[in-house]
Amino acid sequence: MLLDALHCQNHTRPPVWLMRQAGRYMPEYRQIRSRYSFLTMCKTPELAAEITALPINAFGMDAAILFSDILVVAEGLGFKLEFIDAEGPVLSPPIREKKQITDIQIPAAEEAFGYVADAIRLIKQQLSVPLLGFAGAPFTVASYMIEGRTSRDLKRTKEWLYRDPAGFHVLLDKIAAATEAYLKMQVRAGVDAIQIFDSWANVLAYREFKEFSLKYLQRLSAALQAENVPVILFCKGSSCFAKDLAAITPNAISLDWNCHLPSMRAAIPPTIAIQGNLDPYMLLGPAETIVKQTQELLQGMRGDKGYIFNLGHGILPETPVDSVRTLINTIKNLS
Ligand code: 1CP
Repeated sequence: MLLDALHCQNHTRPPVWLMRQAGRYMPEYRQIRSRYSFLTMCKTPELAAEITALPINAFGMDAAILFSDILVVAEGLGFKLEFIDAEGPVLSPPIREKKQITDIQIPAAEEAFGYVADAIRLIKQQLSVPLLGFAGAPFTVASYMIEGRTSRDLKRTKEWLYRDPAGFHVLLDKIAAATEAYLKMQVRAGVDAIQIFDSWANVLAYREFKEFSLKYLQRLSAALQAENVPVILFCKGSSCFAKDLAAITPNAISLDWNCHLPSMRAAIPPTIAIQGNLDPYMLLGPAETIVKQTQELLQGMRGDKGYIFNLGHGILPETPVDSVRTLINTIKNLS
């Protein structure tokens, strides 16, 4: 179903999966997390495989997403990566001088990320739905390397790209090269499709989005399509940048929750699938609202052969599991 929709040839109800579906909102996840560090979970194929399958077993989504993180690529490029409770990811040392960019070495994918390939092979033996691989967009990964941790406005990152655009491109180019090799390794290991997350694209002005993000999304998308694997592009801000994303012809564009999806569909060629876009915060609200707004979204996209149901961004850790059950059942009960 998901793969048909990615080729705009789905004749049944829309497939559904949720960004960040294997995570902290699930009690089963929290239970495993109480025993292991996040990175141990990513680097132990048996644990990664078990966590990838948790939401499929609990709610019956139509696709699984590999349990990992976009920042493992930064670790492969030589940064120390930690996940600190109540703060989130921390990369050190953050980039403060140009020499740190020059010194970055691109690793052989199998050496740096072999544990991800092992996890994918194991997941594929156990799973009955398609498996999505993923990576962060070069711009988003670069922003964590420069900020060192989560930042809302990416002030240092933007200051760098305006002050030293050439140096910033060197960084993006290195991340893109490592990411391309990493994603091709995921494809060889068996993923069925790839999603690229540009979670911080929304901080960029239009001109800078085209120069510092879109160009690299195009490179990754083309490299993967050459391997015959479908590519989904997600940007926070995709509803602003949708026409430009469509121009680089990914298989699908995942839209944030700000846009009216049926209108957006009319602006995107029918050969490109679209994914989205329920507000993840809505899952904190009452069941009646979830059912009503999900049905409304499904109604607006009815008959669309290239529609994939998802949220407009990742599911929040505070989300009640009953809300997720209500959402998935509403979609699966569509007649
Ligand atoms: O379903 C899944 O959860 C699959 C695995 C997955 C994915 C696809 C994780 C696990 N992370 C990601 C992608 C990811 N990681 C993105 C892109 C998606 C998005 O925009 O939501 C980003 C920006 C990150 C960086 C990251 N890692 C954050 C966000 C922090 C911030 O700056 O806003 C966080 C909280 C992490 C840690 C993390 N990654 C994944 C989990 C389950 C966790 C929580 C770790 C824990 O248990 O402490």
